[in-house]
Amino acid sequence: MNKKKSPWYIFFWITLFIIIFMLVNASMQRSHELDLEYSQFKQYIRNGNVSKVLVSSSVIKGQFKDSDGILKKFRTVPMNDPNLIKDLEDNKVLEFSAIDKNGWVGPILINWGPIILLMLFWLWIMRSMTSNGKQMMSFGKTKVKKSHNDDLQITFQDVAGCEEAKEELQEIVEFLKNSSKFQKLGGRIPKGVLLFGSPGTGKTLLAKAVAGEAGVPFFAASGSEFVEMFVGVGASRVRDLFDQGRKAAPCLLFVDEIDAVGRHRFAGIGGHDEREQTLNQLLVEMDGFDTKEGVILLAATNRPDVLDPALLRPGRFDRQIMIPNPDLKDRKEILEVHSKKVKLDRSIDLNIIARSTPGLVGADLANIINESALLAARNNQKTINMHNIEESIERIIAGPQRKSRLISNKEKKIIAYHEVGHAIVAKNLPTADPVHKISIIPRGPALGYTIQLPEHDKYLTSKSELLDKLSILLAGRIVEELVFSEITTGAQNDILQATNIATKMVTEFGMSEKCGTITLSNSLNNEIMIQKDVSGRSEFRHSWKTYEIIDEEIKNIINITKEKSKSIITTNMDIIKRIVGHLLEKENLTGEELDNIIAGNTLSNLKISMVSEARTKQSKVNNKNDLIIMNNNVIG
Ligand code: NHX
Ligand code: ZN
Repeated sequence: MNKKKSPWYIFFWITLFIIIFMLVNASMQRSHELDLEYSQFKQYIRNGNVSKVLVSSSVIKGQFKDSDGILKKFRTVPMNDPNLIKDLEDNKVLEFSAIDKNGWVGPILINWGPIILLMLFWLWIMRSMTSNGKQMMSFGKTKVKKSHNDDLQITFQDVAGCEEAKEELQEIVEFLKNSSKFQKLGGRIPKGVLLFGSPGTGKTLLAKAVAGEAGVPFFAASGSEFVEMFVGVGASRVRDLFDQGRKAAPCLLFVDEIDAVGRHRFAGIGGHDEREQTLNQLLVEMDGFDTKEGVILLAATNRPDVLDPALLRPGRFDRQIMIPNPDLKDRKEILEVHSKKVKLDRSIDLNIIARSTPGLVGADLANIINESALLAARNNQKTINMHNIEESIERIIAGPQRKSRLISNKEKKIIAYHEVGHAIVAKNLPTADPVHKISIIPRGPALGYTIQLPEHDKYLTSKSELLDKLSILLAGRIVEELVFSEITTGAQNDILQATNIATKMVTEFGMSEKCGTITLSNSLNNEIMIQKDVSGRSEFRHSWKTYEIIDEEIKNIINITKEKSKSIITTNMDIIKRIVGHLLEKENLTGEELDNIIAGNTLSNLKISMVSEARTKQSKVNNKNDLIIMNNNVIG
């Protein structure tokens, strides 16, 4: 709404200004004028004090000399006085006139001004309301963006990774390309396809590519645009989207972030009238249109679990395609696509970058390449080198570096010991991912951090891997305790992560013998499509006894892993001190540098390998079946 540009707005203010000016002017004048009785006025005339008179129908104004001889202005109310003119002439008032200088505008303005002003104001409000209304309506039309030609040129070849999703979508492409072939056979093409996956995995790009492959128009809207206005506007926008789709058939409609509209209707108290209306309109439209028309609705969300079940029923979004996070191969392909736009140094191996970025999605990788280019430009480099890439990766996974933070030597020492604790325990546990880097330069929320990188993509995590991870997480706190005989608040994030893992092991992974192979809570509910009961609840209810056992088991797991961590740390205290010395000096240590420092001490080196071997044997015996999904490489 650009109120400022509306001519009515300007007109209103100008009118108001003029009227105020006139009122002020009039009252100012009035205050200079002396109000005289008519008889007084006549008296002054007879005395020859009046020098100037102006007669109008409503007022007589003029100038007179008062008893002190000072010239003053006066005003008085005219009377029906036939002698006035004669008196004026007789007493030699040289300047007098009877012209009505006030004219007709003055009185009209004074009498009718407020009413006119009110009407203008009212008109203005009406005008602005209706013009907003019009804009709102036209928003509904303009917000649905028809694709540019550039977008239409996007094909599946521009989308790296997610091969399975592409395969599934190929069918939709075929249908859009020649719908008659499918109609002859009588097969039912899905009306709606729901793409779901983490943010940044490329759902929108994939949707564009479907349209591009099929060579049909592409209409995109975002779910959040449907709920931002007054009641009814969202619904009308939905109608508009489908109308446009029908006119342009065959075509592809795309609704991004559909969870904004399609949230479970019973979730929350009181509900949300507008959203519900919009959702109902969406359902009505989906039921109403026939795939024979050649219109297919694609929607994307990263929260499929919150969607209203009505949306997922047959005949609506009856096909759901998961867009997974990219694996190693996908990541390399994605990096290849993005690095075409920039100048990479020859030394750069995209495989290494792909391996250093587990768990990151396409948008993150694009971001890494872009940030690297910016860093390289800032250093006046001609090409992007591996250094730039490393820094960008760390920035994405751990946050920006905070070199300006001043930290006392005492605290630096604590930080260094804490991080080396994580690293040394990781080095001594067989299932741990290799340590990639230790740093005591603050980054993001952390004062120091240890990065471990997996060698391969992993989809399952074993129980021993989890236990080892717990030992590594708890190591920072333990070293603080052993070296300084004092603990700090710094380990809060480590403890939180450890508690989360241990809790899941007991309540979700069935890894506690006392609790048994039983699901006691289900945080996975939030990630996959499971419909909730009417109240939106999917909670487990336990007896107090069960809660007690759960807590006991969580604590038990923590204590066991803590003890293991402690024993590794005490046996390696000499090495730890040596590494801390190097770390305090260099502030960063790579995995390689760490290995060299450790290898320098042959005695402890032997100790390490012995511990590792023992652990390997043990883990082979113990845990083969306890496999679960986990991925987290930065210990902040
Ligand atoms: C504070 N920060 O808030 C200070 C400024 C123990 C040497 N009082 O465990 O930096 O104490 O191994 C994600 C990641 C809070 C979220 C890390 C939220 C850290 C990090 C607290 C190192 N490295 N702790 C660590 C640390 C701190 C914190 C986080 C987070 C320290 C420790 C933060
Ligand atoms: Zn830590």
